[in-house]
Amino acid sequence: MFSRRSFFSGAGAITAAAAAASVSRAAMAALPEPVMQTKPDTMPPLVPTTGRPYNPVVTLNGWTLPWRMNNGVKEFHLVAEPVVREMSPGFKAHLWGYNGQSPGPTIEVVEGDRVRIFVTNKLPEHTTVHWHGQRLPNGMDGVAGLNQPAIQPGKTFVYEFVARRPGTFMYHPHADEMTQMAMGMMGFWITHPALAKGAKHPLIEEVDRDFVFLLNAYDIDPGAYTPKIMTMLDFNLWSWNSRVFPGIDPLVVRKNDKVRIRIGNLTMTNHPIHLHGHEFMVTGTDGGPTPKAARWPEVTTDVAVGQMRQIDFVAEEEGDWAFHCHKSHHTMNAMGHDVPTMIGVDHRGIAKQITKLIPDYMVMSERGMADMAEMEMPLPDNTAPMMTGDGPVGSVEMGGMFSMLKVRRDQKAGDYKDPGWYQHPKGTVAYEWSGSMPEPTRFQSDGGQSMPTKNMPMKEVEVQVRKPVGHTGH
Ligand SMILES: [Cu+2]
Repeated sequence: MFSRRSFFSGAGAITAAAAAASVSRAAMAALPEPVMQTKPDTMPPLVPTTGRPYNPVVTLNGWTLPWRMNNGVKEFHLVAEPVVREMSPGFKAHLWGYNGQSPGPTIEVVEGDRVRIFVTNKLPEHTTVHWHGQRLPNGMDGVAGLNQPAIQPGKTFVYEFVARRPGTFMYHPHADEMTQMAMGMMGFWITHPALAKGAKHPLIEEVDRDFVFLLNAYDIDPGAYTPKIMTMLDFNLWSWNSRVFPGIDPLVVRKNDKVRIRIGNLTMTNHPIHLHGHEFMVTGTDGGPTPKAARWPEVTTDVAVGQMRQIDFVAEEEGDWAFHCHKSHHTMNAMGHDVPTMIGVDHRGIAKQITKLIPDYMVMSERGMADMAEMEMPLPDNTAPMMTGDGPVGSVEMGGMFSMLKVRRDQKAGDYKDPGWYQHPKGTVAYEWSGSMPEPTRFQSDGGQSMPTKNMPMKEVEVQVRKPVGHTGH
């Protein structure tokens, strides 16, 4: 499938320059075996056994791509191909990705590493890879037609450059981009700082746990398997690493761990990412580490389209803390659309009439949408429930971009196993009031700021709040 001839014509002078006496031409010509991974589990960090040492990251519901050292060059092999991704238990999507998964595996290197990436195209159409955020030779930037010819189906191209600055990066196609990103083609890239033994980076603190995930979005009709690629804004599945809650693994840490979370956004809208129970600092952006004087504590950080954010905090508070996008329609799965607001509308009479015609007819959201979470509703096959997730004391009523930070005193260093639900110390959980209810005292004054209404006959006006049903422009 792959000849030495095509390898040399693809890599050109770069390969010749890297060829050294100790490496035979045959060894240089051999393509590194691609490593595949199809399970959606969060894989343990890949501790480097070759190359310079670093503290590896943990990819949420993902993995890091192994490499081989070839005469001092780190060689990776990415295979662009159709994949089946389990987005949550019982719900599979037919996507495009790399090496068996969407998103593709995380690539981890060290500042100053010379990196060679072989990209084989097994898609039915041409592709390229753009190394989002990197400093590199212009011809390695991966924009089809501008920097290189597109990689045709069945062909392999070679990218080679030095990872010049430490930070958080992404990779994705820059050929038929709308289709290929809507189909799930993307991945993470971490360049760890190069440090002399025992030295500390002035702006990149060492952490105990370093999590990474991409924000991505899909438009898959309930019951269908393949995303609609023409969708511009009206996506119905808001995912982290192509997983939706309850399919997203919790971020498990030990109490007082220094924790870093890196988030990249390859959706078509912004996501205010919110952590409960802790304040964090944005310690890095697309451009690298944030200067110390420019950091301030926050509990929510907005990750705009195409951006990366790195947040750091100390996990001081034990518990199961919600961690999610703060756009409430992004913590729901498909079917969130085109459901009219029915709160306060008593339509029992109508329902009875309709049930005569359509026996399965269901009245939705008369008291709010929470019923949707508990309802054992007949869903089409291969559909994630709209809001679900059983917590220890009821339904969490969430979907989409939602997970938990689980902080435990007795979690072992380097152990990422889910410890189960938090056992609250006695007297620290909100509880039902069982005493009497006094009549509320109403405030009688006209108020210092309002206009006097004394001799003005006022008509009482009640305002009905109506949520827009369309989803254009979020
Ligand atoms: Cu969001």
